[in-house]
Amino acid sequence: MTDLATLEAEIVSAVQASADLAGLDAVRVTVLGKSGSISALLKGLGSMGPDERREQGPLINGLRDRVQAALTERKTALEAAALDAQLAAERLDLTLPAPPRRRGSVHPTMQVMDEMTAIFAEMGFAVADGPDIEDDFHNFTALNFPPKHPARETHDTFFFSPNEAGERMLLRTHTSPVQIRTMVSQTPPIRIIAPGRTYRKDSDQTHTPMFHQVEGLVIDRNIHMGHLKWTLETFVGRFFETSDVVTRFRPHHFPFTEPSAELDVQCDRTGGELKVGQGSSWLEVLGCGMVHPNVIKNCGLDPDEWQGFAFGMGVDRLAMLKYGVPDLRDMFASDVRWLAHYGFSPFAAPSAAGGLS
Ligand code: 2U9
Repeated sequence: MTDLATLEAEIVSAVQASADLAGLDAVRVTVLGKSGSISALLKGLGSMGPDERREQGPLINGLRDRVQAALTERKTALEAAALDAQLAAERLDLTLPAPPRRRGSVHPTMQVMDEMTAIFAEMGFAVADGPDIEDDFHNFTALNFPPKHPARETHDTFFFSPNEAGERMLLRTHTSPVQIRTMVSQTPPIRIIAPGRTYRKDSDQTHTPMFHQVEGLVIDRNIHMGHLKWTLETFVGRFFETSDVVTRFRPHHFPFTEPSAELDVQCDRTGGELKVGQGSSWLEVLGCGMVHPNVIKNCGLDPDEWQGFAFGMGVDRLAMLKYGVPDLRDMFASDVRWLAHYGFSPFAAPSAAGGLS
């Protein structure tokens, strides 16, 4: 009896002294495990006579129940303490201000590309795209470039090594192959713009080997210069966000359009700032023209039935002019301080309804 009381006191103090769940389990095994002290007492009941068992049985079972209860109570307390410790370690003070972080911004080229897309989308143009790596047919031949045209020279175009058949793939020098692919695969009427990267072997103060273009194409019946003029004048007015833009169409030459022109807008450049819609200077904005009948034929269409107009503009240059970026090299330097200054909020994407810049 006295032994059982002593044993219980020892076990309960070991239980209460257990500092963690592993220690408590070790105590449980020494007491209630297969060869535990209480398990041994319980086993001993089998070899007792009936009178002794009747007396010892309730005492030993009572001891086991109280020890079990002490183990459960301690386990609950240790688990609660462990959870409290974990929660304390993982505590976040949500009232603290967020650490300062550099925010991403939209590059002026991409901003202007989105602005152009929003304006033409509102006029009913769809966006088309195509591969950066092109073949000779889509980049030159279909566009009515004569076999000896200087643009086909290796000092103007990035060519890949020839394949087994002797054909050289190239990096597209304009996005015009996208329009060729659209004319070949779709039935007119066609009204698309093709924004994207283009490549030319040009590298100086005003040229980079990779630059961005937005080109456009309309093919339908009875299309004439009047459609071209209205579309492009409407575009420049919206792009420069002024209702009184004055334009001038200067005759030009491109192999793929006839007649061809360059479109200038009147501007004021005094004080180093560009103001469109006033002044005595002219700013070249884009090239354009009526699609050459040969190009229409090369795409499998009858030029007596289908006519169209096309245009093309350099996005990087227009972004610099519109947003006052002084140096072309900075446009491609990936300097985060420059981007923080000249970049645009990604949450203010240009749209016809929401405004451009
Ligand atoms: C097809 C038919 C005609 C696209 C055109 C221009 C005029 C043009 C330049 C502007 C500045 C390129 O980035 S730049 O150097 N582009 O002046 N582009 S018409 O004419 C096409 C295209 C596709 C089937």
